[in-house]
Amino acid sequence: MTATDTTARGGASADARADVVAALRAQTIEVPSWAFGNSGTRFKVFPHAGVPRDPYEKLADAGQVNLYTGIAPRVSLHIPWDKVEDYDDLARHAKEQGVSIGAINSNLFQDDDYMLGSLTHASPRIRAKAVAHHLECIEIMRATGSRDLKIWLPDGTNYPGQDSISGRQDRLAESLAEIYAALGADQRLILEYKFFEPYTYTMDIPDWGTSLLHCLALGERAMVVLDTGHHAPNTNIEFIVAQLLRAGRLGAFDFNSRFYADDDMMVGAADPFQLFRIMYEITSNGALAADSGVSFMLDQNHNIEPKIQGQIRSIMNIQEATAKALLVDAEALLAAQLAGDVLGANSLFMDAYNTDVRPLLADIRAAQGLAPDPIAAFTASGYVAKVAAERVGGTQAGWGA
Ligand code: LRH
Ligand code: MN
Ligand code: MN
Repeated sequence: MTATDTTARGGASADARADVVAALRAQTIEVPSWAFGNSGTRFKVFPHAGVPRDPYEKLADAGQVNLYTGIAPRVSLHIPWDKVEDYDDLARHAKEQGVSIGAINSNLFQDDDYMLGSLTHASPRIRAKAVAHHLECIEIMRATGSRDLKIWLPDGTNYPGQDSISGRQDRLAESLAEIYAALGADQRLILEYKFFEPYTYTMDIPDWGTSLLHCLALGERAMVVLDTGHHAPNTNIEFIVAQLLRAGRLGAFDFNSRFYADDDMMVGAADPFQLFRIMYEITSNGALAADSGVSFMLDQNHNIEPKIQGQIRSIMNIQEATAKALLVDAEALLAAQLAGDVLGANSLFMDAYNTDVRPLLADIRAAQGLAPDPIAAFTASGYVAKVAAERVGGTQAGWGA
Protein backbone atom coordinates (compact mmCIF):
# COMPACT_ATOMS: atom_id res chain seq x y z
CA MET A 1 0.00 0.00 0.00
CA THR A 2 1.24 3.54 -0.69
CA ALA A 3 0.37 6.97 0.63
CA THR A 4 -2.11 7.41 -2.18
CA ASP A 5 -4.29 4.49 -1.18
CA THR A 6 -3.83 4.58 2.61
CA THR A 7 -7.09 5.97 3.87
CA ALA A 8 -9.89 5.03 6.17
CA ARG A 9 -12.28 6.75 3.80
CA GLY A 10 -13.09 4.79 0.69
CA GLY A 11 -14.03 7.89 -1.25
CA ALA A 12 -11.71 10.43 0.35
CA SER A 13 -10.61 13.07 -2.10
CA ALA A 14 -7.03 13.81 -3.05
CA ASP A 15 -7.47 17.14 -1.26
CA ALA A 16 -8.42 15.43 1.99
CA ARG A 17 -5.38 13.20 1.74
CA ALA A 18 -3.17 16.18 1.03
CA ASP A 19 -4.55 17.81 4.19
CA VAL A 20 -3.62 14.73 6.22
CA VAL A 21 -0.10 14.73 4.79
CA ALA A 22 0.30 18.47 5.41
CA ALA A 23 -0.86 18.12 9.02
CA LEU A 24 1.57 15.27 9.63
CA ARG A 25 4.42 17.21 8.06
CA ALA A 26 3.73 20.20 10.32
CA GLN A 27 3.66 18.16 13.53
CA THR A 28 6.53 18.62 15.99
CA ILE A 29 7.41 16.76 19.18
CA GLU A 30 9.76 17.96 21.92
CA VAL A 31 12.18 15.50 23.52
CA PRO A 32 13.46 15.65 27.13
CA SER A 33 17.19 15.92 27.83
CA TRP A 34 16.83 13.40 30.67
CA ALA A 35 15.72 10.61 28.30
CA PHE A 36 19.30 10.28 27.06
CA GLY A 37 20.99 9.69 30.41
CA ASN A 38 21.21 6.46 32.38
CA SER A 39 18.04 5.65 34.27
CA GLY A 40 16.34 2.81 36.07
CA THR A 41 14.13 2.37 39.09
CA ARG A 42 14.81 3.03 42.76
CA PHE A 43 16.21 -0.52 42.75
CA LYS A 44 18.89 -0.12 40.10
CA VAL A 45 20.13 2.33 37.50
CA PHE A 46 21.53 0.46 34.50
CA PRO A 47 24.59 1.97 32.86
CA HIS A 48 24.48 2.12 29.04
CA ALA A 49 27.63 2.59 27.00
CA GLY A 50 28.06 5.99 25.39
CA VAL A 51 25.37 7.92 27.27
CA PRO A 52 25.91 11.69 27.43
CA ARG A 53 28.21 13.08 30.12
CA ASP A 54 26.83 16.61 30.03
CA PRO A 55 24.03 18.73 28.54
CA TYR A 56 26.05 19.32 25.38
CA GLU A 57 26.16 15.61 24.64
CA LYS A 58 22.46 15.23 25.48
CA LEU A 59 21.71 17.86 22.84
CA ALA A 60 23.90 16.00 20.35
CA ASP A 61 21.85 12.83 20.92
CA ALA A 62 18.60 14.78 20.64
CA GLY A 63 19.93 16.14 17.34
CA GLN A 64 20.13 12.54 16.10
CA VAL A 65 16.47 11.95 16.99
CA ASN A 66 15.54 14.99 14.95
CA LEU A 67 17.85 14.03 12.10
CA TYR A 68 16.15 10.66 11.62
CA THR A 69 12.53 11.60 12.38
CA GLY A 70 12.48 15.15 11.03
CA ILE A 71 9.89 16.20 13.63
CA ALA A 72 11.78 16.62 16.92
CA PRO A 73 13.28 20.12 16.69
CA ARG A 74 13.14 21.09 20.39
CA VAL A 75 14.69 19.72 23.60
CA SER A 76 13.37 20.31 27.13
CA LEU A 77 16.02 21.03 29.74
CA HIS A 78 15.85 20.38 33.47
CA ILE A 79 17.56 22.69 35.94
CA PRO A 80 19.83 21.89 37.77
CA TRP A 81 20.45 18.64 35.86
CA ASP A 82 21.34 20.64 32.74
CA LYS A 83 23.14 23.49 34.46
CA VAL A 84 26.02 24.97 32.44
CA GLU A 85 28.28 28.00 32.70
CA ASP A 86 27.15 29.70 29.52
CA TYR A 87 23.56 29.28 28.27
CA ASP A 88 24.10 31.39 25.16
CA ASP A 89 26.78 28.91 24.23
CA LEU A 90 24.48 25.97 24.98
CA ALA A 91 21.78 27.46 22.73
CA ARG A 92 24.40 27.96 20.00
CA HIS A 93 25.47 24.35 20.36
CA ALA A 94 21.82 23.20 20.15
CA LYS A 95 21.46 25.09 16.87
CA GLU A 96 24.56 23.36 15.51
CA GLN A 97 22.87 20.04 16.32
CA GLY A 98 19.76 21.13 14.40
CA VAL A 99 17.58 21.68 17.48
CA SER A 100 16.54 24.49 19.82
CA ILE A 101 15.81 24.70 23.53
CA GLY A 102 12.23 23.91 24.50
CA ALA A 103 10.69 24.05 27.95
CA ILE A 104 12.84 24.74 30.99
CA ASN A 105 11.81 22.38 33.82
CA SER A 106 12.41 23.51 37.38
CA ASN A 107 13.31 21.07 40.16
CA LEU A 108 11.64 21.22 43.58
CA PHE A 109 12.19 17.63 44.65
CA GLN A 110 15.85 17.19 45.47
CA ASP A 111 16.57 19.73 48.20
CA ASP A 112 16.47 18.90 51.93
CA ASP A 113 14.79 22.25 52.59
CA TYR A 114 11.71 21.06 50.68
CA MET A 115 10.80 18.09 52.89
CA LEU A 116 7.58 19.80 54.01
CA GLY A 117 7.01 21.73 50.80
CA SER A 118 8.60 24.25 48.46
CA LEU A 119 6.22 26.79 46.87
CA THR A 120 3.68 25.78 49.56
CA HIS A 121 6.04 25.66 52.55
CA ALA A 122 4.89 27.38 55.75
CA SER A 123 8.23 29.19 56.00
CA PRO A 124 8.48 32.39 53.92
CA ARG A 125 12.26 31.80 53.65
CA ILE A 126 11.83 28.44 51.99
CA ARG A 127 9.06 29.68 49.71
CA ALA A 128 11.31 32.56 48.67
CA LYS A 129 14.11 30.11 47.90
CA ALA A 130 11.77 28.04 45.70
CA VAL A 131 10.54 31.18 43.91
CA ALA A 132 14.14 32.33 43.39
CA HIS A 133 14.95 29.03 41.67
CA HIS A 134 12.23 29.83 39.14
CA LEU A 135 13.60 33.32 38.59
CA GLU A 136 16.90 31.65 37.73
CA CYS A 137 15.03 29.35 35.31
CA ILE A 138 13.43 32.40 33.67
CA GLU A 139 16.91 33.90 33.17
CA ILE A 140 17.94 30.66 31.49
CA MET A 141 14.84 30.86 29.29
CA ARG A 142 15.92 34.35 28.18
CA ALA A 143 19.43 33.17 27.33
CA THR A 144 18.28 30.06 25.48
CA GLY A 145 15.22 31.44 23.72
CA SER A 146 12.89 29.08 25.57
CA ARG A 147 9.18 29.94 25.67
CA ASP A 148 7.90 27.70 28.46
CA LEU A 149 8.66 27.48 32.16
CA LYS A 150 7.43 24.06 33.22
CA ILE A 151 6.61 23.42 36.86
CA TRP A 152 5.89 20.04 38.30
CA LEU A 153 5.14 20.59 41.99
CA PRO A 154 6.12 17.62 44.16
CA ASP A 155 4.66 19.23 47.32
CA GLY A 156 2.13 17.45 49.49
CA THR A 157 1.50 15.91 52.89
CA ASN A 158 1.66 12.41 54.30
CA TYR A 159 -0.81 12.56 57.19
CA PRO A 160 -4.25 14.01 57.83
CA GLY A 161 -3.87 17.12 59.97
CA GLN A 162 -0.21 17.55 59.04
CA ASP A 163 -0.93 20.92 57.41
CA SER A 164 -3.86 23.00 56.25
CA ILE A 165 -4.98 21.97 52.76
CA SER A 166 -6.37 25.41 51.97
CA GLY A 167 -3.48 27.24 53.65
CA ARG A 168 -1.11 25.42 51.33
CA GLN A 169 -3.25 26.40 48.32
CA ASP A 170 -3.08 30.05 49.39
CA ARG A 171 0.69 29.93 49.73
CA LEU A 172 0.99 28.16 46.38
CA ALA A 173 -1.14 30.81 44.66
CA GLU A 174 1.08 33.55 46.09
CA SER A 175 4.31 31.85 45.06
CA LEU A 176 3.04 31.13 41.55
CA ALA A 177 1.92 34.75 41.15
CA GLU A 178 5.45 35.95 41.97
CA ILE A 179 6.92 33.59 39.38
CA TYR A 180 4.32 34.49 36.75
CA ALA A 181 4.99 38.19 37.24
CA ALA A 182 8.65 37.65 36.32
CA LEU A 183 7.87 36.10 32.92
CA GLY A 184 8.38 38.03 29.71
CA ALA A 185 5.40 38.89 27.52
CA ASP A 186 6.15 36.01 25.16
CA GLN A 187 6.84 33.44 27.86
CA ARG A 188 4.40 30.99 29.45
CA LEU A 189 4.10 29.20 32.77
CA ILE A 190 2.98 25.62 32.21
CA LEU A 191 1.78 23.78 35.29
CA GLU A 192 1.81 20.01 35.63
CA TYR A 193 -0.39 17.91 37.92
CA LYS A 194 0.06 14.46 39.42
CA PHE A 195 -2.36 12.67 41.70
CA PHE A 196 0.20 10.73 43.75
CA GLU A 197 3.87 10.61 44.68
CA PRO A 198 6.07 11.61 46.39
CA TYR A 199 3.51 12.32 49.16
CA THR A 200 0.81 9.86 50.10
CA TYR A 201 -2.08 11.77 51.70
CA THR A 202 -2.42 15.00 49.70
CA MET A 203 -0.63 16.37 46.69
CA ASP A 204 -0.92 20.14 46.30
CA ILE A 205 -1.60 19.94 42.55
CA PRO A 206 -3.15 16.50 42.20
CA ASP A 207 -5.40 17.01 39.20
CA TRP A 208 -6.20 19.08 36.12
CA GLY A 209 -8.90 21.00 37.97
CA THR A 210 -6.46 22.29 40.57
CA SER A 211 -3.89 23.16 37.93
CA LEU A 212 -6.54 24.91 35.84
CA LEU A 213 -7.83 26.97 38.78
CA HIS A 214 -4.31 28.23 39.50
CA CYS A 215 -3.74 28.96 35.81
CA LEU A 216 -7.01 30.90 35.53
CA ALA A 217 -6.05 32.98 38.56
CA LEU A 218 -2.57 33.68 37.16
CA GLY A 219 -3.48 34.92 33.70
CA GLU A 220 -3.63 34.07 30.02
CA ARG A 221 -0.11 32.76 29.72
CA ALA A 222 -0.55 30.10 32.39
CA MET A 223 -1.48 26.73 30.94
CA VAL A 224 -1.97 23.16 32.15
CA VAL A 225 0.49 20.34 31.40
CA LEU A 226 -1.10 16.91 30.99
CA ASP A 227 1.34 14.09 31.74
CA THR A 228 -0.32 10.91 30.53
CA GLY A 229 1.21 8.90 33.40
CA HIS A 230 -0.16 11.12 36.17
CA HIS A 231 -3.72 9.82 36.48
CA ALA A 232 -5.51 7.09 38.36
CA PRO A 233 -6.00 3.86 36.38
CA ASN A 234 -8.94 4.03 33.96
CA THR A 235 -9.11 7.83 33.96
CA ASN A 236 -10.59 9.02 30.68
CA ILE A 237 -7.69 11.21 29.58
CA GLU A 238 -9.20 12.26 26.26
CA PHE A 239 -12.11 13.78 28.18
CA ILE A 240 -9.63 15.95 30.10
CA VAL A 241 -7.98 16.93 26.82
CA ALA A 242 -11.34 18.04 25.43
CA GLN A 243 -12.14 20.05 28.57
CA LEU A 244 -8.78 21.82 28.65
CA LEU A 245 -9.01 22.66 24.97
CA ARG A 246 -12.50 24.11 25.52
CA ALA A 247 -11.05 26.30 28.27
CA GLY A 248 -8.13 27.26 26.00
CA ARG A 249 -5.68 26.08 28.67
CA LEU A 250 -4.02 22.95 27.36
CA GLY A 251 -0.42 24.12 27.23
CA ALA A 252 1.45 20.89 26.78
CA PHE A 253 1.55 17.12 26.98
CA ASP A 254 4.16 15.06 28.74
CA PHE A 255 3.69 11.85 26.79
CA ASN A 256 4.61 8.45 28.20
CA SER A 257 2.98 5.10 28.97
CA ARG A 258 1.98 3.75 32.32
CA PHE A 259 1.28 0.14 33.14
CA TYR A 260 0.99 0.59 36.92
CA ALA A 261 2.31 3.86 38.34
CA ASP A 262 4.16 6.82 36.81
CA ASP A 263 6.18 4.37 34.73
CA ASP A 264 7.51 6.81 32.10
CA MET A 265 7.63 4.04 29.48
CA MET A 266 7.47 4.69 25.75
CA VAL A 267 4.26 6.43 24.75
CA GLY A 268 1.89 4.16 22.84
CA ALA A 269 3.48 1.04 24.30
CA ALA A 270 0.87 0.36 26.98
CA ASP A 271 -2.26 1.54 25.22
CA PRO A 272 -2.02 2.69 21.60
CA PHE A 273 -5.81 2.97 21.41
CA GLN A 274 -5.80 5.51 24.26
CA LEU A 275 -3.11 7.50 22.44
CA PHE A 276 -5.28 7.46 19.30
CA ARG A 277 -8.29 8.70 21.30
CA ILE A 278 -6.20 11.50 22.79
CA MET A 279 -4.85 12.51 19.39
CA TYR A 280 -8.36 12.46 17.94
CA GLU A 281 -9.43 15.13 20.46
CA ILE A 282 -6.38 17.11 19.35
CA THR A 283 -6.88 16.78 15.61
CA SER A 284 -10.66 17.18 15.67
CA ASN A 285 -10.38 20.35 17.76
CA GLY A 286 -7.72 21.98 15.58
CA ALA A 287 -5.03 21.69 18.24
CA LEU A 288 -2.31 19.99 16.21
CA ALA A 289 -1.03 23.08 14.45
CA ALA A 290 2.04 24.82 15.86
CA ASP A 291 0.02 27.99 16.55
CA SER A 292 -2.53 26.08 18.67
CA GLY A 293 -0.37 26.66 21.74
CA VAL A 294 -0.25 22.95 22.59
CA SER A 295 3.31 21.69 22.95
CA PHE A 296 3.74 17.94 22.41
CA MET A 297 6.54 16.74 24.65
CA LEU A 298 7.90 13.39 25.75
CA ASP A 299 8.61 12.74 29.43
CA GLN A 300 10.14 9.31 29.43
CA ASN A 301 13.05 7.23 30.63
CA HIS A 302 14.58 4.35 28.74
CA ASN A 303 15.87 1.98 31.37
CA ILE A 304 16.53 -1.25 29.48
CA GLU A 305 16.11 -0.26 25.82
CA PRO A 306 18.56 1.89 23.84
CA LYS A 307 17.77 5.52 24.50
CA ILE A 308 18.02 7.29 21.15
CA GLN A 309 16.08 4.49 19.43
CA GLY A 310 13.57 4.60 22.32
CA GLN A 311 12.93 8.27 21.62
CA ILE A 312 12.60 7.62 17.90
CA ARG A 313 10.14 4.76 18.55
CA SER A 314 8.06 7.03 20.82
CA ILE A 315 7.90 9.74 18.19
CA MET A 316 6.85 7.19 15.57
CA ASN A 317 4.11 5.93 17.90
CA ILE A 318 2.73 9.46 18.26
CA GLN A 319 2.95 9.99 14.51
CA GLU A 320 1.01 6.78 13.88
CA ALA A 321 -1.69 7.70 16.38
CA THR A 322 -1.92 11.18 14.84
CA ALA A 323 -2.17 9.83 11.30
CA LYS A 324 -4.99 7.49 12.34
CA ALA A 325 -6.78 10.34 14.13
CA LEU A 326 -6.51 12.50 11.00
CA LEU A 327 -8.05 9.69 8.94
CA VAL A 328 -11.32 9.71 10.87
CA ASP A 329 -13.96 10.75 8.35
CA ALA A 330 -15.25 13.83 10.15
CA GLU A 331 -18.20 14.42 7.86
CA ALA A 332 -19.48 10.85 7.98
CA LEU A 333 -18.89 10.71 11.73
CA LEU A 334 -20.89 13.87 12.34
CA ALA A 335 -23.73 12.56 10.20
CA ALA A 336 -23.75 9.28 12.13
CA GLN A 337 -23.65 11.13 15.45
CA LEU A 338 -26.51 13.44 14.51
CA ALA A 339 -28.55 10.50 13.27
CA GLY A 340 -28.01 8.70 16.56
CA ASP A 341 -26.28 5.89 14.68
CA VAL A 342 -24.25 4.55 17.61
CA LEU A 343 -22.73 1.57 15.86
CA GLY A 344 -22.09 3.46 12.64
CA ALA A 345 -20.26 6.24 14.46
CA ASN A 346 -18.20 3.78 16.45
CA SER A 347 -17.24 1.78 13.39
CA LEU A 348 -16.09 4.91 11.53
CA PHE A 349 -13.88 5.67 14.50
CA MET A 350 -12.54 2.11 14.62
CA ASP A 351 -11.96 2.02 10.85
CA ALA A 352 -9.51 4.87 11.24
CA TYR A 353 -7.84 3.28 14.24
CA ASN A 354 -7.46 -0.03 12.42
CA THR A 355 -5.86 1.51 9.35
CA ASP A 356 -2.21 0.63 8.82
CA VAL A 357 -0.67 4.08 8.47
CA ARG A 358 2.93 2.92 8.43
CA PRO A 359 3.18 2.99 4.60
CA LEU A 360 1.75 6.52 4.56
CA LEU A 361 4.33 7.70 7.10
CA ALA A 362 7.14 5.92 5.25
CA ASP A 363 6.12 7.73 2.06
CA ILE A 364 6.03 11.09 3.88
CA ARG A 365 9.54 10.47 5.22
CA ALA A 366 10.82 9.44 1.80
CA ALA A 367 9.37 12.65 0.31
CA GLN A 368 11.35 14.60 2.91
CA GLY A 369 14.57 12.75 2.11
CA LEU A 370 14.38 10.73 5.32
CA ALA A 371 14.81 6.98 5.65
CA PRO A 372 11.42 5.25 5.74
CA ASP A 373 12.53 3.26 8.81
CA PRO A 374 14.24 5.79 11.12
CA ILE A 375 15.28 3.26 13.76
CA ALA A 376 16.98 0.97 11.25
CA ALA A 377 18.68 3.94 9.60
CA PHE A 378 19.92 5.34 12.90
CA THR A 379 21.16 1.92 14.07
CA ALA A 380 23.00 1.44 10.78
CA SER A 381 24.69 4.84 11.10
CA GLY A 382 27.13 3.55 13.74
CA TYR A 383 26.53 6.63 15.96
CA VAL A 384 26.12 4.57 19.14
CA ALA A 385 29.44 2.75 18.69
CA LYS A 386 31.15 6.03 17.85
CA VAL A 387 29.97 7.87 20.96
CA ALA A 388 30.53 4.80 23.14
CA ALA A 389 34.21 5.00 22.21
CA GLU A 390 34.36 8.74 22.85
CA ARG A 391 32.26 9.08 25.99
CA VAL A 392 33.54 7.36 29.06
CA GLY A 393 31.61 7.55 32.32
CA GLY A 394 28.18 8.77 31.22
CA THR A 395 25.93 10.15 33.91
CA GLN A 396 22.46 9.32 35.14
CA ALA A 397 19.35 10.91 33.73
CA GLY A 398 19.14 13.37 36.57
CA TRP A 399 18.81 11.78 39.95
CA GLY A 400 22.55 11.11 40.02
CA ALA A 401 23.53 14.27 38.19
C1 LRH B 1 7.92 13.37 38.16
C2 LRH B 1 8.25 13.79 36.80
C3 LRH B 1 7.28 14.84 36.25
C4 LRH B 1 8.15 15.87 35.60
C5 LRH B 1 9.46 15.13 35.45
C6 LRH B 1 10.67 15.97 35.31
O1 LRH B 1 6.69 12.69 38.16
O2 LRH B 1 8.24 12.64 35.99
O3 LRH B 1 6.39 14.23 35.36
O4 LRH B 1 7.62 16.33 34.41
O5 LRH B 1 9.52 14.37 36.66
MN1 MN C 1 5.98 14.91 33.45
MN1 MN D 1 6.06 11.95 36.09
